[in-house]
Amino acid sequence: MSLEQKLNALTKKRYRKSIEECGNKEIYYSLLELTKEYISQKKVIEGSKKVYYISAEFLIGKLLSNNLINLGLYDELDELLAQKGKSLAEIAETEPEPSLGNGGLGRLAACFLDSIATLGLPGDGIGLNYHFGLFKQVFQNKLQGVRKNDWMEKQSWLHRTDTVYTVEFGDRKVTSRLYDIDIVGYDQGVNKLHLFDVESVDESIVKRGITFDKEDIEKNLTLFLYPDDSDEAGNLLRIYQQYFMVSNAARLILQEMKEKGYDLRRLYEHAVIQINDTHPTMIIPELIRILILEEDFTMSEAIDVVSRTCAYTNHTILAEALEKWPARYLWKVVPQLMPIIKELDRRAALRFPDPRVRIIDEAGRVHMAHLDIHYGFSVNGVAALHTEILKESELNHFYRIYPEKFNNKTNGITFRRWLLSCNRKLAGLISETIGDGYKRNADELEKLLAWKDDEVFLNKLEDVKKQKKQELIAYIQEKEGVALDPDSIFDIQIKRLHEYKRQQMNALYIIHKYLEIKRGKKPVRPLTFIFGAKAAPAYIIAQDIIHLILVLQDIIAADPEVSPYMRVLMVENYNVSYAEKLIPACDISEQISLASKEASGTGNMKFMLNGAVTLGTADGANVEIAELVGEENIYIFGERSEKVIEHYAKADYVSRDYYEKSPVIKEAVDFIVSKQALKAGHKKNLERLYKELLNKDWFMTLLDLEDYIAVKDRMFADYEDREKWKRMMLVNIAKAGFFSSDRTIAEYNQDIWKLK
Ligand code: 26Q
Repeated sequence: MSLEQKLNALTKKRYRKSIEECGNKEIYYSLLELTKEYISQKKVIEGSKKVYYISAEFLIGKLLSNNLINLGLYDELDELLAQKGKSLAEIAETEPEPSLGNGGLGRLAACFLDSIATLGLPGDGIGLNYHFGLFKQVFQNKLQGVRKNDWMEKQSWLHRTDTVYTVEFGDRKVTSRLYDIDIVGYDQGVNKLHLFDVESVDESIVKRGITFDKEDIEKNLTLFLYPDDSDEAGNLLRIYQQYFMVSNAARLILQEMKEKGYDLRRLYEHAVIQINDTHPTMIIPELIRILILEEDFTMSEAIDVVSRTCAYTNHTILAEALEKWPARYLWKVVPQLMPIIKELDRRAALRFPDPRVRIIDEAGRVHMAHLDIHYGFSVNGVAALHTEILKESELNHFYRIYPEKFNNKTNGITFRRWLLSCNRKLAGLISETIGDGYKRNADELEKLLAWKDDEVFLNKLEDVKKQKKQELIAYIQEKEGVALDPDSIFDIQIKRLHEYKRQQMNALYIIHKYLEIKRGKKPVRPLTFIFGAKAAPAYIIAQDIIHLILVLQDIIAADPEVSPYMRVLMVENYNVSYAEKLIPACDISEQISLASKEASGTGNMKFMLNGAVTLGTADGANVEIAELVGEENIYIFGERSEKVIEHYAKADYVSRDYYEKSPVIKEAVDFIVSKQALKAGHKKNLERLYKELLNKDWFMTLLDLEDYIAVKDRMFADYEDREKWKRMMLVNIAKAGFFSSDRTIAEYNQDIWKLK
């Protein structure tokens, strides 16, 4: 049967309608069934050693388009549906986006699963099936409001399996069930994403917004991703979730090993467990516990085998993001692990008396990262600079003990989603220019450099950008009710809201520009500033920054003197699907974190791949982007990381000094509490943010503000040199190959996993 006949048969069976008569959602469900059938015919990727990527987050995005691309069915279906007056893109749009991650770390895990399968490596993800996932963001009254994100549908990519385990906590027992999602590689076989759920989950306990009884663990365990951790009950729930995840993971891994007939005493020859940040750390004591209790291992034998199986990835150097649990919490939730953790601490302390490397500190807090480093065989950072900082400062005491464990794996992104799927126009142009080879081997993008001075090609590149801007404008008009100018420069900052990422610095630039225009200094070309960001519900200053941006959005839109020259838009509920629309339309990629604070960033890579030029600090993977494209194809500004680290060490940064010394800074900061701003916004939020910037500014916004303004203005001026700009676009695309997650995964495999 042809693809068309199959699809027709499906719509007939399901809806008694032909394809033409079906609505988009009906076609979506039919395609879901059809795609699952094709996937079921693919071989399962096998081998004598397998990686288990354990992560509290998998931000997988919508799956239909990507699965069709990886199965090689997209183009045929696209054409077939077009002939029937349907649009595959519009059909794919009706799929709800799984809400299983916060941001970078979760999206990285999803890119990795795609690349593991694409490289034909045996490797499964293991995580949790959060029913409402990360909250849905709404704006009310220029403030962030939160709603539950009800993303699950009856018919979906999830397969309910018969795998059921009992998970025991200190004070209760629950039953888990495994749900699987197939991960199909690009022209390759299939791996799995295993998501565990609790059988007794009860969605009806969620009241207004995202409030629910935090103590009703049986019912709430898999409802939300990282529920509020500002109080004890929230933190305990997080520990219940983490143990639930790793207890199930340990059962599943050991069961698979036994089914394949492997000797658990050689577990490390057949399995490698990659621990994604510290969230799954309890897998280490849990495996040790099971091997001792159920498999007759001695403590030393169990420690040895588990340590040779587990590897840890660090994603942050922010001290406040490193998990340290009061031992009291662990005694309550997982008392069975505490004797093991204490013994692991005792043994480590015996070998290394330095109190700074203790797992359990004098205050009785359990340092999860320390457990991973002592009892895992590999510790990796996620960009060159990040790994250097880990080695030289944050984890230096550990690096001195275990230099051989430390290694760098610069992050990457899957080009299937971030080019082939989200920017088919650009992918098409690249294919007709250098062939299809880059789809398998991303380094081939460098061939584009031969077209560096080719006017015809550069104009085509510009046309693609224009078209993607038009598509975004249409979407934003419908979704946000805002009209954007297609001839303006699109300057975009999309990422979680955090002070270290410095959305507030971007906002201060916008204030500066607004005041300049009011004084009659108009930009040559209109400017469009787009933001997308969710703030953790308990992170007050982050909410205030969102408020400021929404206030600016309104003030500028309502000002007829300024609005023809600049617009600000913060899109609501920024997520993976929104990113797929924003990134291809971007001219300027904002990557402006305080140097040393952004471990890597991965949005920066997605933007460059789509022909945006980076405006960034020398932080995370920006440093590697700059090395690849050369300083003439990127705009780097701000204090370097060594200086920033020095400021922290000496505690000599005083934001008020910068404010008082610079009239430009003073004017921009003062605007936050000006009559005009207070009229458009809320006094409480704006004053709090103003005071924070003046009295604390922990992430040194004012340190880099003047340089930021100067470099950003130079960038806008350079945009008018169209030849130069188009060449920069081309160089950025051509040099993006290094950031394919296929390269990252090949390195993980070569240096850490060593799968055959
Ligand atoms: C920890 C304790 C208690 C509650 C929550 C957490 C928590 C939750 C999520 C800590 C960290 C995260 C997520 C971190 C994250 O997304 N990090 C990003 O990882 C990306 C992939 O490596 C990098 O590119 C980014 O630079 C990094 O910020």
